[in-house]
Amino acid sequence: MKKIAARDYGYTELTTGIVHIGLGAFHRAHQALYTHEAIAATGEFHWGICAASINSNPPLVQELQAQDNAYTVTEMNPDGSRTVKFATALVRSLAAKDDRRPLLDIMSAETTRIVSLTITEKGYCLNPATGELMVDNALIAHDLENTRNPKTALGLIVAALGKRKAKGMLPFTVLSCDNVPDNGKRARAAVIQMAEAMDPELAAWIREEVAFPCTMVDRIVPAMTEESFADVQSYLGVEDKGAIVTEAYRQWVIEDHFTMGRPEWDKVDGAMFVSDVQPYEEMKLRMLNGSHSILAYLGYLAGYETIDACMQDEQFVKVTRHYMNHEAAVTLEMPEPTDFASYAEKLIERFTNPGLKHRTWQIAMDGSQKVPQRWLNAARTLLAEEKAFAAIALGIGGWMHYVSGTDEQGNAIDVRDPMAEQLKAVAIEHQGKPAQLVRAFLALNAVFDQSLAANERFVEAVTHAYNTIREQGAKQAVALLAETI
Ligand code: CS2
Repeated sequence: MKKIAARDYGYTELTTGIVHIGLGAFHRAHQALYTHEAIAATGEFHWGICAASINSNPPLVQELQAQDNAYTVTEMNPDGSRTVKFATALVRSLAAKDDRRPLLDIMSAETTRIVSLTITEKGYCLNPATGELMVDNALIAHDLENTRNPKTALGLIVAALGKRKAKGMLPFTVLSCDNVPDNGKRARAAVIQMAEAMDPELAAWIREEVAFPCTMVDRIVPAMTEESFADVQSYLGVEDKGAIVTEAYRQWVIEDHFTMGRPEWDKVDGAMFVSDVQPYEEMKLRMLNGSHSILAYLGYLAGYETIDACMQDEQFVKVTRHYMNHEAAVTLEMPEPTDFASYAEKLIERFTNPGLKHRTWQIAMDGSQKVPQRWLNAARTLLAEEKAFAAIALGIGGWMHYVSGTDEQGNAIDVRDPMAEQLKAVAIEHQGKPAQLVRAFLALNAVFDQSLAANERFVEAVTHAYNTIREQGAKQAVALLAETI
């Protein structure tokens, strides 16, 4: 079988202008493809990407290297047709888990103008409820001791900026591309807090000189499976170990604040530069990601393996639509008139895409980091306005069942979450006592703040939702809610 290779089709003169941390499928399907197309539109060959994996040394890195870091992106249209794109913006891929030096070197190089991040919510090492840097986090503690050999993305950024400052170079721009509200501001806060603990002068320089634009990123990119690799291979007739299957839809809203320039990403469909990303980010987080999390926990418990399978259940669709229109959209403030109802319908269409096998288990991961920003701000607003929030409550009840670690058939759930052990311990301690269990979960400060935990209406709604799932099962709990809305 022929292997895919960039030298056959790709750019030959590309140099690295962007260093990316977090070489996952999302980066390759989103920013790297945007960059590839922006280079094609402008001929600016200095915007190639060096992408690194820092937490593991996945076989993917070697596999990508073996195919000149080129890969295909298969975009599945809702009507079942597909478009295949060839992406060659990656100049280099790095497995940097055990040796940070090559990564630090390239981050400190004169030619590097942007360091972008997809390190997931937990990569910012911030307390999800308060936004404070978790200094007691083992990785952060390590980095504060080992400033030249940091483990976290934050430590790497501080170290590379320190080198640049020492050499009198301009700082790169730090571009967060994670699903975190105010992602640029949070990245900034985390980096500055780290730097302050190491070198206050450097912290002051970062505060003055470094740009941390916020972004809203959107594209549904399911993790690849054996089936999806096999499907791509039979369609293309070429082996591609870096292949991605995603939806056709994509969006990227970026604050236009860069110290050393940036590619003209807005030459490509779906990308735009704005002065304030925050409202777009909130809309996407609450409407899309909030729905995703409801579907993930309730869908998983109901036995639905993927999001499109959930969407075959009319009651799930009804509750999702209700959540978007009556519990998420009503809490949003947009700078311009926004048609939330059509945005919601578009999301239902995207979730229904049969070409995307997006596992509920994948989205259920890291719930302790996702729940606060996806549901709780909306819940606070709805509580203050004395409005109902039954879908959010059902989502939280579903999350509590899910992280307890046993499904409705009594099988163990593989819960992936930085707080997994703590969550399981809560469940075991209060097993068989639902009211106490719900209160114990709500007392977890890193997820729910004190005012929510002390709000009796909130406690009552979540307890009711938890008990309905316990007594009737998740599928029926969704159906019962669908009857009332
Ligand atoms: C998902 C997101 O895994 C998850 O938590 O909700 O990855 C989602 O698919 C993207 O944000 C879509 O843009």
